[in-house]
Amino acid sequence: MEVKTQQHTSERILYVRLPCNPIFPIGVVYLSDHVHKQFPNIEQRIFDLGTVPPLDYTSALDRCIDEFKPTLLVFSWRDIQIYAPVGGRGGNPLQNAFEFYYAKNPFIKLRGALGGLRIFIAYYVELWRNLGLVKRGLKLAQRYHTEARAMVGGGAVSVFYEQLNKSLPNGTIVSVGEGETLLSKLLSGGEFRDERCYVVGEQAPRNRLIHEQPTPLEKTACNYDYIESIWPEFNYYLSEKDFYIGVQTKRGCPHNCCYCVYTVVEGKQVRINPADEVVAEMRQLYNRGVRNFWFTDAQFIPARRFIDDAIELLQKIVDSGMTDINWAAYIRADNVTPELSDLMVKTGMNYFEIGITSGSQELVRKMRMGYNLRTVLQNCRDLKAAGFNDLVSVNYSFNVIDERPETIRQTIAYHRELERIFGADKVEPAIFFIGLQPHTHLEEYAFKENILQPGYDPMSLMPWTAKKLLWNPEPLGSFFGEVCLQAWNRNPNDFGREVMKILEERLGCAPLEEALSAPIENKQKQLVGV
Ligand code: B12
Ligand code: SF4
Repeated sequence: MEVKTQQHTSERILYVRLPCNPIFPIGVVYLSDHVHKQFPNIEQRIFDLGTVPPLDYTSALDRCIDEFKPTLLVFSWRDIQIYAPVGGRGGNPLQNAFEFYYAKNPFIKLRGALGGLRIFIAYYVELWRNLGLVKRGLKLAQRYHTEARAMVGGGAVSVFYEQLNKSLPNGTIVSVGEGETLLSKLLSGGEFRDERCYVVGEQAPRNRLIHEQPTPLEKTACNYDYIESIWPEFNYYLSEKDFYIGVQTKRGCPHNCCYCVYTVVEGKQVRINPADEVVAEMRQLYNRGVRNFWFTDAQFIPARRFIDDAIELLQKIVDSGMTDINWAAYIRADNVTPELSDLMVKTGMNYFEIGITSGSQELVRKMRMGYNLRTVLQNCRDLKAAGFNDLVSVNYSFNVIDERPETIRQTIAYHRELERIFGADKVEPAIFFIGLQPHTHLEEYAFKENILQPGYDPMSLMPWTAKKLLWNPEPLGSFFGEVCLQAWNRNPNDFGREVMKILEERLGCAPLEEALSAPIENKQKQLVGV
């Protein structure tokens, strides 16, 4: 045991956040904080490629490894997916895909094809570049320490861990979901393979690995004095005042929404971080000038039984005297009470996202989302009455399951009601097309309906696969394709609102009551039955 302890306290851990838009790298911050609390003598360094210009990626990584000489490289890979409804890294991928798949005008189709090709190339270049950075970093580290190892984890790895098996160097530890206990076990020299991970070249990932429960962990406030000391570029995110700095208040989501993988990445069991610890963490950031926080929870109020926890946290923020902050989060608006509304406004919530996906109660039920749309409306009214006067983003994904003209009319009615509550300029309809993700009910449904075959590659961007993953099936697929193209054409800067307008022009608007009532029927097709 003694030998093992000695061996592992001599580890030098380099956390490399792989290239990514500059979103605060809260994942590696928490991992290094956790390791420091468990093994205070281990030397660590954070290196964030999100703050490095693309041409300098390799030279900056080389320099960092030459200087720090790590024995363990912890690569954190945040995102791979590109179907954003807004401008992505290589243009607007959704627009290009829709132009290519649905445009009738051959020139627009060609423009879509060329744009799509550019994104296709950028996507694979990015993928290979990140894999190349892992290989390069490991090789270089092994020049200084032959036994140096690499681990990869993070949001993108959690979703695509099975596919990455083929492309990473042998011996790489691939981690799914939170990595704290995996790192603890690895560093204490014990068996770590019972955590949600596998080792490339040793064994194939266990079947249903992602569905295993994460090991429970009591989270304490991150020690930012320490983080500052191991992360030379920490100030990058503090100097620009408009960054929303991530703070996690809980992990897990108990719901079952058909397209969502968060609930398996984080697990269904909700684990609340003690409110005092969350506030203590925010206070450290606050003292460094941070005023904008993003509560990075899968859902800030995952279910009614967590309302009291949210109240406790917000009340403690009020008591802390941090009165000039703003915060944002994903909020299940069906769990907002008048008391919570009041606290949300008091503590400076100035943006939130509601992922209802459809304004038709019937479809919301079929997608297994567990929302009562009537309750959501009532709670939004309470929030407005409490003085909320900022932006709400409402996520809609048309055509997920059983969409019909009447359900579209219901969604329009629902959205118009939200506009009446908050003001049309305050409600942003964010039109997403569901990117089908592995390990979701929607994937099961696609297998069952023969839309996809088991063994398909969810990371593929080949047009024939991408069209299926960019979930927009016929018979309504071409209709939505055309509506979206028209919206980009008419008002590219306000795409979501324009889509709603065109849909209303073409199909009309249902009475609100129709949207809110869902007749019970037992159709084979609905996901509730998968
Ligand atoms: C909050 C969130 C956001 C917020 C972030 C706000 C902020 N300021 O931080 C917002 C809304 C802005 C956002 C945006 C986007 N997001 Co987002 N987001 C999330 C969410 C819900 C939580 C991420 C988070 O911070 N968690 C808390 C921290 C502590 O966890 P973590 O970073 O994952 O790190 C932990 C583990 O991953 C692990 N770990 C991390 N690295 C490593 C490395 C090793 C070696 C090990 C062992 C472990 C490990 O340990 C860490 C500590 O426990 C995740 C889904 C989820 N539930 O995880 C999606 C997620 C990360 N987002 C995703 C995507 C795609 C995006 C967008 C690109 C969407 C889009 N198409 O527009 C945009 C990016 C926008 C941009 N500007 O580029 C994907 C990424 C995977 C993918 N599909 O490619 C995820 C996983 C959702 C999903 N299932 O698709 N997002
Ligand atoms: S969509 Fe939201 S509420 Fe539904 S399972 Fe995912 S995180 Fe939970």
